[in-house]
Amino acid sequence: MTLSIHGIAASRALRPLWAATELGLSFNHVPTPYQGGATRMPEFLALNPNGHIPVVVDARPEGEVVVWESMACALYIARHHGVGDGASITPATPREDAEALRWSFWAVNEAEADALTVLMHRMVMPAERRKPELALVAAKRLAVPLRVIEQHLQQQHTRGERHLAADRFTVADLCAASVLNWARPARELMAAHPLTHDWIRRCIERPAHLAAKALG
Ligand SMILES: N[C@@H](CCC(=O)N[C@@H](CS)C(=O)NCC(=O)O)C(=O)O
Repeated sequence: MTLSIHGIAASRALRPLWAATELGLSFNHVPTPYQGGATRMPEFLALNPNGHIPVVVDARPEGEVVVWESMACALYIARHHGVGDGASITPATPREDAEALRWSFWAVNEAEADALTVLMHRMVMPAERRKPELALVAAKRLAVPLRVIEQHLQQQHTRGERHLAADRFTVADLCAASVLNWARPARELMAAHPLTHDWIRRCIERPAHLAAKALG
């Protein structure tokens, strides 16, 4: 098996796990947790000196390729382990590739921090440790990028395409939805952006997403 994915599914490692599962790849899952010090061990730091999951290790005939940064991991898997045949998650045209790149970078830079704040302070943290005011401010800030993706989805619908890059689910959707899904507890935000809400729901209900989440 050439491909190993390090990181538990309940983390950003879900992104490469989801991509590999969408493509039906066989891969070795090393469910390294981020709690408990495993990512600070010398052998893990040799893979990713940042001490974060995920890491993808691809044992190729020409030598081992190591990828870290979750979006890079998902994009790498789609590009180098998928076929751009217009049916899979792999971009099939330069336009689709551009959409995958721009929505992945956009999600990390414009939405991820605030989406994580919403998730933590509206859902994940124990109620007594939540700070509702932080979630409120983050949700307000998220209205700006959500307006951008809502408009894009509107344009896509006009073209007869129901996803970010094409009329099929691609790695562009996977990367962006993996971030925006964290903002779903901000119900007011979702209600104000119905195309985005519906698109997130369609992405996360995919069997490959559910299967990747269940990997543990
Ligand atoms: N920008 C990085 C962030 C990676 C990251 O922060 N991963 C978390 C888990 S979701 C982690 O490993 N945290 C443990 C730590 O930083 O010690 C990426 O997208 O891969």
